[in-house]
Amino acid sequence: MAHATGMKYLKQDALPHMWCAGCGNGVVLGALARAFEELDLAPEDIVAVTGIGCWGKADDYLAVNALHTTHGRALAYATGVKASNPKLRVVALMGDGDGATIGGNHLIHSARRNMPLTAIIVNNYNYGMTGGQFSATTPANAFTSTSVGSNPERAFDICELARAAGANYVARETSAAGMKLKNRIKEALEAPGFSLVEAISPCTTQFGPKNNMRRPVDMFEWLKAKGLPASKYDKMVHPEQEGFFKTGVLVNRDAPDFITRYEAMRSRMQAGGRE
Ligand SMILES: Cc1ncc(C[n+]2csc(CCOP(=O)(O)OP(=O)(O)O)c2C)c(N)n1
Repeated sequence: MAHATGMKYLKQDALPHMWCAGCGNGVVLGALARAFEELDLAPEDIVAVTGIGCWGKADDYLAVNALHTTHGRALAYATGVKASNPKLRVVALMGDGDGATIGGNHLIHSARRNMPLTAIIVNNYNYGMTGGQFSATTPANAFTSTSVGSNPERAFDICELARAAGANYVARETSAAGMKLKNRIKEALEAPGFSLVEAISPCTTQFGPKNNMRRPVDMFEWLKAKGLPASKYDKMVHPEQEGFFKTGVLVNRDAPDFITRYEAMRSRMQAGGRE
């Protein structure tokens, strides 16, 4: 099979994109478009729901149905779309500020509900678009425009959060590994129930330069060094794990999703009641 380019799913006339040189968003967008192509999805059956932010602009470039919503609320809109037409393939594209900070509550409940959606969170460790403020995933002690003396808060682990809340499929890769990212996104799109792919990605304008990674390549090297396959990471003992993060498929289960449970409940009601 020829290599997928994903071109069919991209708006050629909107490219090149507006993201900064060295930003990983283009890699994630390419991985998403290739995943669509390899799964042979019809563009008209896909809905990309975005929040606000740099990654939230991804729908500008996708030649699929799109809903550009408000910061932190993409999953609420995505839930509505999926509930009203379960045949649609719904992907929610969010930054870490969007998906795990202002939108953290929606993330928890989408996972708890096991809503059959795919969330793709690009975690660049800060609020990229608005000036590099810290988010809930900014590492402790990191420097941002709102933690100039270093971040006194601890970071959320988005994948652990999704696992604990009940997501069926959870994976993490970096935008320094585009092929793996494409494979994870494909798996997520095929998984029943709520699926989440976290793409750790460089913010080469805000986060990198404030944290001793002045050149885009510095952040890519850092991602490559710090992201470890689960098999390697799990062999390390705390505090050796400090500063590293686990990549690969982290959760893969097939608990019944919300739509299946809802339809079963409805059939029981139609058949005459609770029993
Ligand atoms: C309700 C609301 N609060 C705040 C904002 C301002 N705002 C726009 S983008 C953004 C940060 C985006 O950060 P993130 O979601 O991490 O995405 P990134 O830009 O890093 O890709 C903020 C705070 C907004 N648009 N709406």
